[in-house]
Amino acid sequence: MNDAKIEELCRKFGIEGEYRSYEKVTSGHINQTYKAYFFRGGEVKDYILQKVNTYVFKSPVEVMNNIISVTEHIRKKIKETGVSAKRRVLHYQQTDEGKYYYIEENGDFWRCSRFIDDSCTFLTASAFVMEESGKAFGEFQKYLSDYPVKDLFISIPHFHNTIMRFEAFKTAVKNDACSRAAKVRREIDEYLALEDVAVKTYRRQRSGELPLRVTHSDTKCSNVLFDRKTQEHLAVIDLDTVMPGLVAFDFGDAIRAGANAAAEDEKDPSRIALDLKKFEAFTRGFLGVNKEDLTAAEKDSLAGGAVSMTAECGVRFLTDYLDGDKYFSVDYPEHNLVRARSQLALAKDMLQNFDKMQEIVQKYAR
Ligand code: GN1
Ligand code: MG
Repeated sequence: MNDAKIEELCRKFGIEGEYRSYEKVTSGHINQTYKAYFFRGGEVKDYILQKVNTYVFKSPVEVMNNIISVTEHIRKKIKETGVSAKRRVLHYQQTDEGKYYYIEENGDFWRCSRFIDDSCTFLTASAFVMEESGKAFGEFQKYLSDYPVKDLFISIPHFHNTIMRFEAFKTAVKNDACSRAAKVRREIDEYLALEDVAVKTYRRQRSGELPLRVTHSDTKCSNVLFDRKTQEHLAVIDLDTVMPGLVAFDFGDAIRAGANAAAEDEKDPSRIALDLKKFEAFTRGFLGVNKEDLTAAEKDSLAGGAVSMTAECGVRFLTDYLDGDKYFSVDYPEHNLVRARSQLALAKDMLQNFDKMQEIVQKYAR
C-alpha cells in the first residue's frame, strides 16, 4: 500500500480536500483496514478505508446492502429519541454512481466510512469498558428489535452453527492437510470432549426454544467505538456479520473476548481465566438496556452462550491451524494454535464457574 493508492481509492468515494497521510489499522483478523487523513476547511478529516476479504465474504455487495440498511435503521431510531446520531452509528461514503463500494479491476472490494470524531477502540477491556460494551451491544439489539430479520442477507452461512463448526473441525483432523494433527492430539481430544456442551445453545434454537434475532455476531469489545475523553460507548462497528442469530451468541462472544483475564492469543494458558467482575459488568450493561425485550429462555441461555462461543471460536482457530492458516490472519506460524489453546483454557474455566455466571445473569435479568 502507498499514499498514491490510498488517495486514489478515497477519491473514488468523493472525498475532497488535500490528501495528507494514512496509517494501517492492524487489529482485525479478516479485512484490511486503513485510516486516511485529508485536510479540508481548515481541519483534518479522517476516514476508514477497508478492503473486504472476499475469501471470507463471498457476496460483498449483499453484505454492504445489509450494512447500509441496518445503519439507516439505527440512525432513524436514534434520531427519534432526540439525540444526534452523528457519533453513534457508522456513516458510509458513496461513489459518484451512488454505490457504497468500489470494485477494482482485479476484483478488490473497497468501502469507506467517516471516522467518528474523538473515538477510540480498546483491544482489552476494564470492567468499566465492559459495562459500556454491554450497553453498546444491548442498544444495538434494541434498535434492531423491529428490523425484519428475514430481510437480512446471510453474509456467512452457518456462521455460528456450532454443530457444523465441530463437523468441519473433525474433517480437518481427518484430512490433516499440513501434517500438524499428531502434534496437537491433546488439544484435539480436549475439544472433542467439549462438543456436547458447546452445541447445546445451537440446539436450543433448532428446537424452537430460542428465537432468531438480528445479531451482530462478532461482539468483541474491539468492535465498539468509545469516546476518547469519557470512555463511554459511542457506536458498534464491524457490521459484516450482522445476521439472524441468537442473543446468547452476541452476549457470549462479548464475554469470550472481553471477560478473559488475558489476551485472546496469550501464550501461557495458566494466565487465562474468566474474570467474573468483567462478566458482571458486561451483564449489567447489556441487560440494563434490553432485559424487557428478552424471553425467559433467552435470559437463561446467556451464560451457556459464552461457553458455546468460546469453544466454537477455539475450534475454528484449531481447524484453521490444521488447514494451514487460510482463514484468520496470523503473525507467526503457531498463532492459531496459541489462540486455540487459550480458548480451550477459557472455556474450561467458564464451566468451572458456570453456577456463578448463571447467578449473576439472574441478578440483572430480574
Ligand atoms: C474474526 O474480523 P474480526 O477480527 O473482528 C472473526 C470472528 C472471531 C474473531 C476472533 C468474520 O473477527 O468470528 O470471533 O476473529 N470474524 C469472522 O478474534 O470470521
Ligand atoms: Mg469482524
